[in-house]
Amino acid sequence: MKLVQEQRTEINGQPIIAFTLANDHGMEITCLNYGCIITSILVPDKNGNVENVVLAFDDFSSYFTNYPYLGAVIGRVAGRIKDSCFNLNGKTYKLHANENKNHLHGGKKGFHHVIWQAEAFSQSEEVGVRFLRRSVDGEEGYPGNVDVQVTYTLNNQNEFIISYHATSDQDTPLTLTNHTYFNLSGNVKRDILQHELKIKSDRFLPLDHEFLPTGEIKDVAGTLFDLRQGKVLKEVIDSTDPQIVLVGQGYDHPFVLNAHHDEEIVLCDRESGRTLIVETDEPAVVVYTGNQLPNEETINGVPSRKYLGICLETQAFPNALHHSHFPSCILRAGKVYSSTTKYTFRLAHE
Ligand code: FUC
Repeated sequence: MKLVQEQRTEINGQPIIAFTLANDHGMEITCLNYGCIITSILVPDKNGNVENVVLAFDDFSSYFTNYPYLGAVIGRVAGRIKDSCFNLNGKTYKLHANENKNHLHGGKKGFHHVIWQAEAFSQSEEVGVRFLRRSVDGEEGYPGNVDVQVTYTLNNQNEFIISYHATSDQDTPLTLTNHTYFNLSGNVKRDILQHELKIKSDRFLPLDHEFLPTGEIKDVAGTLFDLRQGKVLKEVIDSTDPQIVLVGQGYDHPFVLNAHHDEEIVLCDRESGRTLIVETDEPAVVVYTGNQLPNEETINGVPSRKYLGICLETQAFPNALHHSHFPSCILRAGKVYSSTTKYTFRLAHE
């Protein structure tokens, strides 16, 4: 196991550090103390070629705007909150509106746009970084001082584990995720259209024209949202299903997970042989096929475009604050928010 730290730049005198975690099987992960952003995950293909399987900007300064939220941790609340407001304990809270009237992915200066304190650790079978910060009372309009820890750990089983931990001194909504775009072809040789996605999910959340859940929790049977046997993404993206058309030809949808820590999300690229298994204790995964990736950036040496990567955002149901029949995303004062998502890389024949 190996751990390397290197300063990339600085903001107002504060260093932006890249941490590279490497295991004994050629797997390597690079992440920043800025937004806990993952800039690279190097994984061997079936021929032993070690290549990057996540999207990263070529121009480092693009991370300081980062419209697509590449690689970042999202908080306090992942996803959209209708009308940028919510009621809690008899009080109305107004949040920063950063997508028309709505609040998206934590607001203007969400967790993806701040420098985190970082502590690297290294043991015989695992290496990692623990990121810490206090999100102060009133940040982006949210109540309470929240102490957050996000820990990235790589081990010798080719498992990359993200564990989230938070406590607050007031009740506050909180659901954290990571917004990495995966592309298992390696160094973005192809887009994700031939990737196969399999999810243990019987129900999904249809969206309205603002990409907010309508409130319906719909059976996937007989729809393009039935991923229980797996589907090649091209089949979905080419379809005329109104939900697929609505979000710009693809998925941008929450799937309710039936299973936890049981190979519930599997993404596979047959040509490279790379398979990613995502396992979590979160109630849902938002699958986003990069339908709105901007054209003006350069990502891994190629001009950015639609379908270059897929996000698998494990989290609470989006807009849960406005749907009382969705599981609550409120962290109570003095209680602990704790959640783990594990990403395991395998080769298809294994
Ligand atoms: C995803 C989507 C959004 C958005 C963003 C960049 O999580 O839900 O629609 O475009 O990321």
